[in-house]
Amino acid sequence: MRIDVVTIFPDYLSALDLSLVGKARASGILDLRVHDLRDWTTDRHRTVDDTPFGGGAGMVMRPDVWGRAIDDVSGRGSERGADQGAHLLLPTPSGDTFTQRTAERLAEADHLVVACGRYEGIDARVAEHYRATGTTVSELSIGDYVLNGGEVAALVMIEAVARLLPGVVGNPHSLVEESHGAAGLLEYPVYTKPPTWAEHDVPDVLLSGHHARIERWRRDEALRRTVVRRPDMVEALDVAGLDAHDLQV
Ligand code: 6GU
Repeated sequence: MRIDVVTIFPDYLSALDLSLVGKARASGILDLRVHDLRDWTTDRHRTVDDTPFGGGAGMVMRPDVWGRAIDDVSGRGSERGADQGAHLLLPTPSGDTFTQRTAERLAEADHLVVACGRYEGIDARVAEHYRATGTTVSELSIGDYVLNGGEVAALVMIEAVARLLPGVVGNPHSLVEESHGAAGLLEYPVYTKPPTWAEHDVPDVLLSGHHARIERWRRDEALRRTVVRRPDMVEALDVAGLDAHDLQV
């Protein structure tokens, strides 16, 4: 997969050199390129923003600068010709909520272009123009709080997508059991050595070696946690996927 990120703060994205995403890049699974939006400005001051039409506080990012940047990195108007595969992501607190399902869908794409806005946001005609010209455009929020710009949200989304690419996470089974995975439940609590720490014991069942009982205990704990912490997820559970024991928890 190729991902191009355009931002006025390329250094924010340096965390993507580390850990699993860094390895995915080094191994060639992920071709991630970070660009400075100011490379597409044309004035001496490298201006990317201006005052909002209609008045009000703050500054809005100019569509002309963004248009040149997005056209270039997505391959539009270049010798490569129109890259219909490039999917445009616009991180914004007013977007649709980014979820594990979103990450799964984006992981299928060949090419993502992430346009990180700052200030009061990017001129609305940018999303409008790319939608109108056949690009898949996703305006996405990572949750109900306000960040200063799209960069941290882009980090979140890129990490969530990159770890779903084949070969990035060593054991594909760990993708299934974890929270927000296929089961629709939060993950059960996990323990390691020592068996007693600060007067707290690891639950006996986990030391029993009884595989079926361990599986049952883990599922019960996952259900219990989900009921207490995320009743909204319980509502969304497919009843057909529950067993008789589940329904008594
Ligand atoms: Cl994607 N951007 C900003 N600026 N704030 C956010 C967000 C995105 N998602 C949640 N808050």
